[in-house]
Amino acid sequence: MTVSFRTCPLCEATCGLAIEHDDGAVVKVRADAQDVFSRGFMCPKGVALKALHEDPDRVHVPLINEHGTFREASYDEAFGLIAQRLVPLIDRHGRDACAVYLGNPSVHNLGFLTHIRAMLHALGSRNVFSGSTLDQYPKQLSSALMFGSHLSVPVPDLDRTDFLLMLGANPAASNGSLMTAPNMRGRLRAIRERGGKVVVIDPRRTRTAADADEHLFIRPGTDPLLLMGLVNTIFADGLEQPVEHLNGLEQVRDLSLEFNPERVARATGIEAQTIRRLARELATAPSAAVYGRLGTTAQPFGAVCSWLIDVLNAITGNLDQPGGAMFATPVAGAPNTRGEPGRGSGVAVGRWHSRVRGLGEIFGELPAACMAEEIDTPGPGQVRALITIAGNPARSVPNSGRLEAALESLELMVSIDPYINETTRHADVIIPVPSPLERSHYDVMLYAWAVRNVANYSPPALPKPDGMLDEWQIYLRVGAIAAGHGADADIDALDSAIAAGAVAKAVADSRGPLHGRDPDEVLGELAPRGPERLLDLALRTGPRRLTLAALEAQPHGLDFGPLVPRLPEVLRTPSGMIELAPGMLTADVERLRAALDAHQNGTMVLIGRRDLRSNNSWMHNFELLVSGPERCTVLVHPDDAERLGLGPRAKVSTATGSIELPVQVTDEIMPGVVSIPHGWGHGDPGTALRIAAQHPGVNSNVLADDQLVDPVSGNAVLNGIPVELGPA
Ligand SMILES: Nc1nc2c(c(=O)[nH]1)N[C@H]1C(S)=C(S)[C@@H](COP(=O)(O)OP(=O)(O)OC[C@H]3O[C@@H](n4cnc5c(=O)[nH]c(N)nc54)[C@H](O)[C@@H]3O)O[C@H]1N2
Ligand SMILES: Nc1nc2c(c(=O)[nH]1)N[C@H]1C(S)=C(S)[C@@H](COP(=O)(O)OP(=O)(O)OC[C@H]3O[C@@H](n4cnc5c(=O)[nH]c(N)nc54)[C@H](O)[C@@H]3O)O[C@H]1N2
Ligand code: SF4
Ligand SMILES: [Mo]
Repeated sequence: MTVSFRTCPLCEATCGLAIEHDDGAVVKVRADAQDVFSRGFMCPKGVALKALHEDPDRVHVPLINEHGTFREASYDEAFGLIAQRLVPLIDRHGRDACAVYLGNPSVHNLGFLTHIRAMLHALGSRNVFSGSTLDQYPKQLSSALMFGSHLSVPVPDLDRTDFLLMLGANPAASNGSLMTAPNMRGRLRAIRERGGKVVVIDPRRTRTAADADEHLFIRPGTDPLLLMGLVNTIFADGLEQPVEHLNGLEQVRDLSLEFNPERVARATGIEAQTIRRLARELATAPSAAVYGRLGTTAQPFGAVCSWLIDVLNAITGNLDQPGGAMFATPVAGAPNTRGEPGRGSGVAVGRWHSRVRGLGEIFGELPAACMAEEIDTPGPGQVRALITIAGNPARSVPNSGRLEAALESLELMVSIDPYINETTRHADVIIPVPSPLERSHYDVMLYAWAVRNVANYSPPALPKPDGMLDEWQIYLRVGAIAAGHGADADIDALDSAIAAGAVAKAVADSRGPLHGRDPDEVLGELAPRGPERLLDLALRTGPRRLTLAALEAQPHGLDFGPLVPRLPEVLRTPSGMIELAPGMLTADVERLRAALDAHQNGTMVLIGRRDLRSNNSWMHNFELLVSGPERCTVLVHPDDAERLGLGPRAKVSTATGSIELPVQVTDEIMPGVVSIPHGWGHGDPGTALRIAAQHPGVNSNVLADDQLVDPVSGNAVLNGIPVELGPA
């Protein structure tokens, strides 16, 4: 029996796992007690890596769709077909005619992070969509505007804070997000055990809320009003702390003046005196951090909400302080570790706009809420081909019914994915991917948001099947086709060209450790190929000048300790200052003012929820994760259930769609609010997920409106959707 140590790639917690295997077969997946970060913690999804690896429904060879049924094909045939259809399509209709959707698991995929840019560059399409505009771009936008880089997201210093104010996050189920920290429940418990306080703001009394010292219900979508009320109180009481390297303090104070606790109380549903008390506790705690997640980003004021959270961190003197909200120092580098310390070019967004609705570009992408209309609206620039990578937009985007219809109309659809699911069933070609245990792993992205500075590289635990391509090789193949090099281009040469380009940049960087070195000599020292070669270079040029070999020698990871203060060096704003009042965000306060007096008129609103044993729209194909009581239910407060005369099942409708599902009456949900998890609705014709089909649930995203976005970031509104509710 062999034991391979490996970081779990399924969520942001980055737990260390021990994979016990024998002669190529997985015997058991258990927690790695010696992992420097997770120290023996894991969740049931990690255990399911064995089931995922062994899943007979997983696709192992390329598939070609012929009149609605998939047949097995060779790579040559599959890529040949892509070349035959994609190249003329681009010639005829231009590069924007081929769109791309990049889904959530790509963030956890080393080969994606190192090689996808080459494919996207070769495609040259402005129609790049991803899960990030259904999720965290509002936070990355506010961070970019305030601190100069979209990776400079401050994270709560969980292990040292005395006071944690959490809005719209349920890490007891999600295991944390934009805050990489294995064992969230343990870390939250530790805050209370050392005499600190945890306060949760959520329209639902979640597991996280139930574990906290205090939980406050809030009307969905009104968090920015609450946050303004807190800012207002802190200034009114003179509790603000001096902050160095800061622009815009006066402006923020002025903007907050009209949002006193009395004015925001009615809209938020939180009493004025509670808001005042909370503000004072936050401002006077020895250390404190404010943290918000999906309930604060995938909502109508995502960007403003994300901004105000860090305004609070700053004016209470907790930004960049131990126990406050701090910046990680990722050892593989990030935009905030490269270039001139303390200053940069900031960010440019809105460099182009979506064709149909004119929504602005953000970080090289267009909002995923525009995807359907870009496909189904005729005219010059219409999207006619789509490549999905690790995404199931047929279940994840708002108004998914419209998107699914649009997928059917495409002239070409290619999916790089391990399953035939609700999205990929529409594809002409499916290119399979190795199982997580058959690929290497390093969290290039997530360590930028970790609550400790750690690093852990995992080689593949098991060899991939003979002849199977790695994902990065697939991207290079597709890129080569798009660039006109054909279906059988030499991808090793392309990989080497990418590495040579990266090394050329590194030796030209006058601040970097490789400045002036001979590029060939540097290349000769690096790992021989692929993602490892680029990771090795990133580590060598990163803040700790590590090598991949040094990391590989530490199978349980390297711990560089708690986060360290980084201001002003971390900044990459043009001014070299923290921009507390960026124009893009302050301009939206006008809209917030209008929300103060918006009446709900007794309509019910829908929010989402996550479950520990689920992962967005996938991982429902393992008995171990779907057994037990039905989880795709609508939570309704007893008063609402009675008033609406609900029986065991309810019909939930909006202008875009309607679903029926079991009712769960509970006072854990606030009156006037209902909650349904997203990502369900399995068993559609043509899908091949046998166990998921026996636990289908329903797809809540037929209810969400694709026309509703946060206008600043373009992020979809997935929480606080007005719905009609009645007995089924
Ligand atoms: N087990 C599991 N883990 C996951 C995932 C999964 O599907 N399953 N998904 C992963 C992904 S992709 C992400 S992005 C993260 C998300 O991580 P989290 O954001 O921690 O996860 P959610 O459970 O969506 O928590 C959002 C909370 O916001 C609340 N909420 C909704 N609307 C509002 C509002 O207007 N205001 C406030 N204050 N609260 C509101 C909801 O009730 C919910 O409790 O989780 C990741 N981890
Ligand atoms: N109503 C509502 N909608 C939501 C949300 C919500 O809270 N409420 N959450 C939103 C959020 S935060 C997110 S991140 C999105 C997520 O939505 P998506 O970005 O669509 O991602 P997933 O639903 O996780 O689907 C993952 C896909 O990747 C495939 N896959 C799994 N592993 C691999 C791999 O190693 N390689 C490749 N190539 N493919 C793989 C799976 O088979 C599946 O097709 O959903 C969003 N949609
Ligand atoms: S918490 Fe996340 S990283 Fe840890 S085992 Fe579960 S899914 Fe994997
Ligand atoms: Mo997400």
